[in-house]
Amino acid sequence: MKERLYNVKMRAAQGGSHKKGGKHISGAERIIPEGDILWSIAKLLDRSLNHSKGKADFINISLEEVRTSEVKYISSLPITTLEVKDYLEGRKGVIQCLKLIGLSSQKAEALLNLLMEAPPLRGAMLVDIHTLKRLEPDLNRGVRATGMDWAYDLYPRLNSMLEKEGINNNHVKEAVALASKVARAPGIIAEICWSDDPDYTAGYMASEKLGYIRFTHLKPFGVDKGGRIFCFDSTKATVEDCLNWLENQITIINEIKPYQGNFTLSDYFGD
Ligand code: WAQ
Ligand code: MG
Repeated sequence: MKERLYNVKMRAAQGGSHKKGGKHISGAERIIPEGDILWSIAKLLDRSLNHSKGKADFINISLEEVRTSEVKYISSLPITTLEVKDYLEGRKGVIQCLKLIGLSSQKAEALLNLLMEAPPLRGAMLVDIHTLKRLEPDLNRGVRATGMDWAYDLYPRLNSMLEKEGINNNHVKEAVALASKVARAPGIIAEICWSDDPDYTAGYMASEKLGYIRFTHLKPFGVDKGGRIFCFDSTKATVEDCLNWLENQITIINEIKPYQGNFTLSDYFGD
């Protein structure tokens, strides 16, 4: 019999809980077999207590059994790295990617501006590409994609693939798991993200069409405001179906797509 799977979630804040206005320090989740629960909780706890955003004084860890019959298995988005000299060049690259998937320059710039100007959120903005209106039910929180991970037996291969590229870190593994889920959500055409960790400047633009495009810089060093925007095409799906996929559907990556290489913007876009 297959081992039972559990969704383990951690969120940590400083200055009291998130609800009481504490500052968000760290959040992460895993989907793991029963035998790895203790080890996995220890790792998550260690992260919340030793984080570059500060030391957490509120830590919540929860555990829920996953009904394996309800899991959707997906492939990872293929990873490409675009090497840029600074975040300004990175953001230009994001605009070019959005244009490649069919958005006008004006729309692409407007979406990126929304992300740059957003307040700090625990979740992502969900924005209709036609009206540029935000669609999340809770605008102070944003929408959180949950219930995703790599299949636990894929980790050795994933680690060695990322190790070869010098990018075997939690940021990349968790972001690709999230982006691979989000890109398959009803109506989502693209996602843009950079970290809230002050010392992590890389970010990405992801879409079903282009895959997971990393930019070596997408925000200035030292900034602790991160951002995420899910670009939604309201002619393709309802907001309810999209939110349901993001928040309730468990997705596990059971197929790793090969790494696509490192390029400069002009190599990649051919200009
Ligand atoms: N669902 C929706 N939005 C989220 C979630 C989630 N589960 N988790 C975080 N966010 C939002 C929130 O606004 C954060 O401030 C922002 O995203 C950034 O979150 O090298 O580490 O977890 O390939 O800090 C990109 C990796 C790392 C680039 C991104 O994001 C690479 C990262 P963080
Ligand atoms: Mg972070």
